[in-house]
Amino acid sequence: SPLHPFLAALPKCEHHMHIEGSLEPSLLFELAAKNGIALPVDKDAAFASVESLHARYQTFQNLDDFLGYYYIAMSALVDAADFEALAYAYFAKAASQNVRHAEVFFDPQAHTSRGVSFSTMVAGLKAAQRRAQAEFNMSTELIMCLLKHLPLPDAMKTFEEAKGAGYFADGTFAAIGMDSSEKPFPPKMWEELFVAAKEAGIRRTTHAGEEGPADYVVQALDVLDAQRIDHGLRSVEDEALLKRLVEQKTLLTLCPLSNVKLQCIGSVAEFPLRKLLDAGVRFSINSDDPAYFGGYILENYYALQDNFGLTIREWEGIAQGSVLGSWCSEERKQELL
Ligand code: ES4
Ligand code: ZN
Repeated sequence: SPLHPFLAALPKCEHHMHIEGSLEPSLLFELAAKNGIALPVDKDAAFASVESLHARYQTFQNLDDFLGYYYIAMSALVDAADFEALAYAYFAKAASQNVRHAEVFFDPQAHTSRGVSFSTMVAGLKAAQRRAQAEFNMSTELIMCLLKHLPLPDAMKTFEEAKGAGYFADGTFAAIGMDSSEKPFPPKMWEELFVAAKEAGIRRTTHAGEEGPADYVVQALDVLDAQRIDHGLRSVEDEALLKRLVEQKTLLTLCPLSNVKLQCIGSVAEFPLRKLLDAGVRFSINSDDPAYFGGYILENYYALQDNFGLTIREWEGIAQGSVLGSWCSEERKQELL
């Protein structure tokens, strides 16, 4: 498309990127060797080499098929320098694609359960954030995600630990989110966590409507009072919900290449972009797990452009909505607009 150079140069915000999902096979093998972590090549021959793992990542059956690889790969992250290397590699790549503001998810329970402390993760991620600000003039935020496949008390304990350490009060974490396996774990299960976060004045988002139905998005709004919805793809199945998202200006953080790779949709052409645009829903376009899904943010923008041929005016509207939906200071918003 003749708009590719325009899209590459367009200042972008990214709101839906799991930092552990930016662990490329090459860095995974490097960190596993450094840390003496054995990958389970006896159980899955895909772990034999960078090439075979990369080949395995070409298609996934569904969300859980992907998550199996995601949780094994991140076990190579051990010390603060590992988290710094991971996050810095992502920030550098995002800066090269003109991302000016990035809000990054991370999954502390997937690390504390292996004996990696909060302070180790935070030290490494913060070091990378300082470098992104200094070297790329990129603003960044961290969103602490809790895992849906673990019990509520586990999420509560992790939330209380982060809150007790002052990570929300001091701005280390901008918000909470929820991710991992979706269908067996409807949003209403997490009411206690979201009530506690709201009472503490903490921003809230959750994955919903990726594999799960539109009703999970409704639950996220009704029961959790989520201020954003990550994916929310299946919201298009509920006209009343679409109207509500428009009225409330709720940001959907969409990830088209992810949806294709996890077989939520058959191809990018099936992505309901026109429906969301025409309804006037506020959304951003994001990479989700770029090391696994075949592209960073710009490849997601290109895929939509190649399938839907948006106008420059439409892209400028998307870019503006993604600034307005960002969790940065009002001052930073003005700079980004
Ligand atoms: C995820 Cl694509 C996706 N969905 C839900 N949870 C996740 N964690 C990392 N990537
Ligand atoms: Zn995600």
